[in-house]
Amino acid sequence: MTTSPDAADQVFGSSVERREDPSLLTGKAEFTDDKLPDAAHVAILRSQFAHARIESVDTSTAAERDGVIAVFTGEDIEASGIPNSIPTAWMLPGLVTPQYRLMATDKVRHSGDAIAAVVAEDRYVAHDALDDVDVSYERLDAATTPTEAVGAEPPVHEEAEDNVAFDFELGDADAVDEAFAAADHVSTVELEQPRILPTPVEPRAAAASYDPGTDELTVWMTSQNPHLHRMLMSTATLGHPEHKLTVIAPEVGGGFGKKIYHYPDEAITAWCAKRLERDVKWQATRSEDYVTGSHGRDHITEAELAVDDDGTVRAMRVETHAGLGAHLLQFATATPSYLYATILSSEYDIPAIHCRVVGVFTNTAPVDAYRGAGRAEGIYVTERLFDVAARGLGLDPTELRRTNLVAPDEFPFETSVGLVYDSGEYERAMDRALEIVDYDDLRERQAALREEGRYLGIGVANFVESAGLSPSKAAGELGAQAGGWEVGVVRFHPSGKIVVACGTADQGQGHRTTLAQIAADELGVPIADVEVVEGNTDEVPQGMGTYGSRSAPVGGGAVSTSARKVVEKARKIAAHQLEADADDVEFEDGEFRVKGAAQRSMGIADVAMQAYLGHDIPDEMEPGLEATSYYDPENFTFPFGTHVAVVEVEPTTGDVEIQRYVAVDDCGEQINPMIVEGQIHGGIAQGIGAALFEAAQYDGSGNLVTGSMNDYALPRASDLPEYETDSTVTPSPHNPLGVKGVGESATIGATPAVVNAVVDALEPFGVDHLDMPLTNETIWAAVESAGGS
Ligand code: MCN
Repeated sequence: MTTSPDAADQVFGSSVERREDPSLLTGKAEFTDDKLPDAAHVAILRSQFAHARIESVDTSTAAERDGVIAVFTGEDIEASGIPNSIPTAWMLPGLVTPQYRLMATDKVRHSGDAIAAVVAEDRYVAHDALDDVDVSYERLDAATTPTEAVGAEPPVHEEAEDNVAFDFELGDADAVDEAFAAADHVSTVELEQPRILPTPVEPRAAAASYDPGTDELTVWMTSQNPHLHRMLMSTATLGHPEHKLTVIAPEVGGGFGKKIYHYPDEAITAWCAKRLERDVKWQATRSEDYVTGSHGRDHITEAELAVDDDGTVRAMRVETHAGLGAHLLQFATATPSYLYATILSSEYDIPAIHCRVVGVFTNTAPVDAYRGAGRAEGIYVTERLFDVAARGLGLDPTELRRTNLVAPDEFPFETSVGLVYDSGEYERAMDRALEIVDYDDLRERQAALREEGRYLGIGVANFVESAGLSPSKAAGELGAQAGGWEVGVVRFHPSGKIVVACGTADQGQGHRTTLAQIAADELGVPIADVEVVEGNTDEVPQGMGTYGSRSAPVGGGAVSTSARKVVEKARKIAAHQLEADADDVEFEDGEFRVKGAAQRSMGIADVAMQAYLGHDIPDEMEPGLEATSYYDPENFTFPFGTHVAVVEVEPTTGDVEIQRYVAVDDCGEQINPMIVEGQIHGGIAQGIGAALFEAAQYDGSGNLVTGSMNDYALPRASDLPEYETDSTVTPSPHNPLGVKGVGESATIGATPAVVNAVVDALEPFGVDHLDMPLTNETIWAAVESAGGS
């Protein structure tokens, strides 16, 4: 059930309708490419090869084409004297950080590297003129997978010996060795997590306008974090003064991680606007976005679990080669290292874990965070390993899990890989999921169907997610070059209407609804009186943006903290006017009342007017009613849950039918249960996509052969089941609202649940692991090599 946005009763926790939807559904919402309709167009020439030396670039023919305004190369950019270096935002010990220039000058390292930019009056002319740019290359061998690339010659970057960017270790290797030596069993799995192509509805785009009179540069772009883009354009790529640079993310059509990063293309667009002193815009085609934008995952892993006869897990050992692509984007190093290794404990008490990750440069598009970033990869390893181990021990997979769950009275729980989980009732969520799916009955049905030659599979996956990276100091100690805080401003107008400004940046999550719910609830005002502003560096003082499921716990924490500050100031003004002590003034439902004298009261909107008149406020108090908070939580929040997939596999064709999908999620207090449910639905779809359909494929020369939506298999609505969702509520003590993030949870849970289900179905064929995506061909080949159906 949804409620009207005008409802004045408590709105936190209600399924308020999304205020974003009317303009999105009627086509009135404005996206980046709607901006600057009269701008000139930028088209960017991409490398023809994955690895080559550039011998020469001749732009003269292109420059002569009718309608072409200018053609620029990397030499022009270099000569302009800008910093010209896309940075990484997380330093690891020994990390190699080769310069990532906006356009290649000497060498191209993957087939998306930019070589030249054409600016033309018209988008089609700009693209046609790219064919006129004559580049002469000396081709080099390309390496595309993280294991093949180790030691491949010639290296992607001269600076990175053997193509290794970092060699990261976490955990106590000696303790793990001892535990393995003492354990009754060791289970092993080798697995690959292929590259995913994040596919938001809107490919990346930028529009830029420069005023030479004031030196003001305005960039509209598809961004998940406009303030970080402004800061990086100022300090690392363009060198444009930060106070004369405005970055605006208008409506953003999905991101899934891809729009966090500062890529060359948006900076090239802004550079062209400055250089030509005219408005320009760039819009990636889908294929261009696939070949240049960040990819996800790309792990090759060996993992082992040491378990005793009774199912007690003693230790875990993981070694992963993580493909980084040709260049380091901002979180490329954090995602496969800390975000991955620290989550391997999942919901379990595993006394010793050791993880080694070798981060490897390859001649491919950069790899970075994609929905679930690092946590999805880590939980996948653990949840596959638990299934493999359970089978080896002859245990039901749910029993092995149950034996090792962290119990409710163990929180805060410190894992052997350094996280301190805030709160959890893991067994409750797992039991709920098993009850909904009727697990025992399903196992009986599975046995009966096998007699008939039908193959039902039941896959269970538990997960924990670390959501809302924080606190800033701890992140800084581990190498982060950005904070974990968020800004929330709550500003009353004199009339009592409110503007909330937050440094998060929506791409579809519904922040304008949920942040308004938080403020309306704290201030006791109708939600219709609250406007939310995001995604504009001029209107929001600072911000870290939206990723890592941080907007509810961290952005929401900032907004509620500011709202509470506003209430405290308003209480003092009300007390002054009601001639009472502030301690004797209660606040409820937007009204200040003197305790024991209910008729002496004042509404918060009236207090706002008094605050701005400033005639009758306490001495020493400044007029006005607003507050700004830089909220820096003490820790991550840790949402969790259990997902169960029930599939039937047809061994002669490899068809997988998902018959049921049950998800029980716990994201603490829910601000808006309808939005939470939407997040779970979208997350499951992406998790299923990874399990059954999606994999970016490069050929041996480094061409992206899945470079369009004709070739890259995304799940369609008809491929997805009805979802049966439920939730438990375990509040987080780590923020004022008790909320935990939810944006990535379901992607993390869905992939192992579906893979576990398919592998479970194929048990009679002796299949104990299959690598994703589980296409018909993969399944059919596994069944055939086991002797057929
Ligand atoms: N929410 C809530 N109660 C909670 C937790 C969250 O009502 N206890 C609401 C929030 O207020 C917000 C939404 O659920 O409206 C998601 O909140 P949160 O978990 O904080 O995640 P973020 O808003 O920070 O979004 C980031 C997350 C990530 S990392 C990816 S990737 C992702 C995702 O969200 N990309 C998305 N969901 C997406 N949804 C859409 N439509 N498009 C994307 O690109």
